[in-house]
Amino acid sequence: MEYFDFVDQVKYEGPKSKNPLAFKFYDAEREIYGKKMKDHLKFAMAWWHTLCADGTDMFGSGTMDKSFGQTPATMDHARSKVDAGFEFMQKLGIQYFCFHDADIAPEGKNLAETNKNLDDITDYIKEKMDETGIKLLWGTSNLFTKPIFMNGAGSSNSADVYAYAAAKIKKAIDCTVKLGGTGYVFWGGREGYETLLNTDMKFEQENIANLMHMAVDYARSIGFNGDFYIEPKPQEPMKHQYDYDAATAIQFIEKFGLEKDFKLNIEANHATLAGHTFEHELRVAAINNMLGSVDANQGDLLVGWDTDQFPTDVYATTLAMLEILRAGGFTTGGLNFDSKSRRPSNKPEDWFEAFIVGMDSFALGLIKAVAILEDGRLDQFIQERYASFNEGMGKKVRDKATNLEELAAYAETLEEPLDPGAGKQEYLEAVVNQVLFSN
Ligand code: XUL
Ligand code: CO
Repeated sequence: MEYFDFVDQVKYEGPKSKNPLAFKFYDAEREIYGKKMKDHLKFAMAWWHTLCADGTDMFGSGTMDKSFGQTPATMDHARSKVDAGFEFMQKLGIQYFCFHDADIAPEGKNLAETNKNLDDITDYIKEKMDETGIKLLWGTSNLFTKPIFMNGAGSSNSADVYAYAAAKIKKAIDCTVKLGGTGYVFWGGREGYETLLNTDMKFEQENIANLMHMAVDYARSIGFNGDFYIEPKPQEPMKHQYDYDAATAIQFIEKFGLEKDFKLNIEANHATLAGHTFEHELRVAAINNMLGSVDANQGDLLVGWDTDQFPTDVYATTLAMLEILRAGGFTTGGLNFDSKSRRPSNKPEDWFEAFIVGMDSFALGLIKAVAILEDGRLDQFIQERYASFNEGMGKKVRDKATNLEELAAYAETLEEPLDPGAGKQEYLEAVVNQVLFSN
């Protein structure tokens, strides 16, 4: 059965095309720096937003029909989602997907039954993967929807809930390995707290780290050689989440000795919720060798919540792709659209158009980031800005070959007032605009 019969294959038609169901900038096979665009960008479809989310929000019920002809929460529905999902990815030329356990199969009446559902559905997904060549980017376990996780999973006060979370993680790792995923994500949906009045923060964090160590040990024992990722987020659903931002998550990873196995999954909207730019979070991850994967979306800067909009801001995708290129590009990770069409964009055509603008925006971001690198003025400015560290006393600082006394004596020989040089932000912003809009 065909679910999206209004479109055959979404093709690249170039910047002048007015066809809403064509790419204007994403030209999958185009080579850039010796690598195809599709391999630079490694787009992934998020199972949850694309095949599950129906527009339900805090004020109203679903606006989108995601039943795909079946009764929701049945195995038949789960299978029709697989069919629809693979058709969707194939038509868009998306090569990867990501999932939570809860997205792909319904809950049974106990863990054993849920696990059986997961076995059956992953058999079916695997068949489709073999047929199409589409791959799994990463898997994860949903440890936030069920009421038992109201106080957290790894951070729960209840040892039984902790064990239940461990069981869910074990099974989600099994599914990820079975489907050949190159990543496993920990997004701490309920790993945080509402009030310190009832919380032992130190103990909760130690327990989370322990669970992660156990997950690594288990995954390695069954042959997983991909990366684990922590996905930072400052709040929502908890008032305060432990993986607040990239710097906080890196401190956690290093404090608990997880750095051999863990990197970060940076999400644009989570960055802005934390009061950072997307590129800031990418840079923090990159300079710590922890840029693993990206959840591509954008927030609305006028509202303080996680709107998970499809990325359309080319300025932001350009600066993001600049960070990703400078970090050497993706290895295990990719660009997962953790994005959903707006609630009134409720028809299947809208879902395609949402992906098309998201993919085109990142393709443009890639093209423009390369143009910025080739233009060279930004890199050159930064090099010159720190040039005083290339010779004399500056070089001694760079080489860690001096001390406070020597620096103080040197400073006394300088003619005052000193001039550190202008920052020239406006000039650099003009260069970016020129590269973005001159052709
Ligand atoms: C929630 C979020 C999650 C993770 C996976 O804000 O981003 O969907 O990406 O659990
Ligand atoms: Co995410």
